[in-house]
Amino acid sequence: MRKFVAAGVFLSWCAMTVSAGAAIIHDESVNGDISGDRMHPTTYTLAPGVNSVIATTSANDQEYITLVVPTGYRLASLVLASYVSDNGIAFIGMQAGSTFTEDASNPNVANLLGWAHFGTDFGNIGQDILDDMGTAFGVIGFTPPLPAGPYTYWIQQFDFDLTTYQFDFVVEPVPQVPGDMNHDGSVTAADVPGFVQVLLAIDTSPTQVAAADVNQSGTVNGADIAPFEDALIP
Ligand SMILES: [Ca+2]
Ligand SMILES: [Ca+2]
Ligand SMILES: [Ca+2]
Repeated sequence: MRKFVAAGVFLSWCAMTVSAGAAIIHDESVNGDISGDRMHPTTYTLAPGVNSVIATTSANDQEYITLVVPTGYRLASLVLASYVSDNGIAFIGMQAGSTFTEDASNPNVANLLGWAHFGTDFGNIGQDILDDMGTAFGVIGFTPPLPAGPYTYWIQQFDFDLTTYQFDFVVEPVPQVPGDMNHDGSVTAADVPGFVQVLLAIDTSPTQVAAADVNQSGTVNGADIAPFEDALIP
């Protein structure tokens, strides 16, 4: 029986490592404690697919981690994959940027982009909590998905009970909008220089040529200018 379980674990491990897009980016039992210094968080750039963070927190063990959503991608969801603790409630807060400005002893919620409670008491194990964070009480707020850029998370169990959790950060490509040269999901003035670069054949990378081919003709030429201007959000 044990052999079968081991084989199953091994196979699922193979499946996870073979399929690009599922990786544990930080496991405290392997990579050490996540930074407790909000001005110098542990930092990673997220990869397309599932990025897992596994850590243990308790009172006096704040976790500050900066996760960068790369250009051309967006954070689609944040799933609480597991939660083990004698205390059923832990906290996650988040700000845009690469530091966390709020002190744990006296945080101003109005400066947070979002926050959520998570754990067995909230019944959100296995669930996406990103949308809950964006509508939490008192926050700046947001609607998922989150666009490219750095985001810093403060994760903590306020009680002394050791709390081990796994969060899965799920990153997906921003769908290509014709004319969206900087891949942020919309066509604005910021896309004009990139469009001109392709039009003048200075930029010939296939991704950018595809983005600039606004009339979907297969090539980029003068015929794309009028539809690009139509697509521009003033
Ligand atoms: Ca920790
Ligand atoms: Ca754009
Ligand atoms: Ca074209």
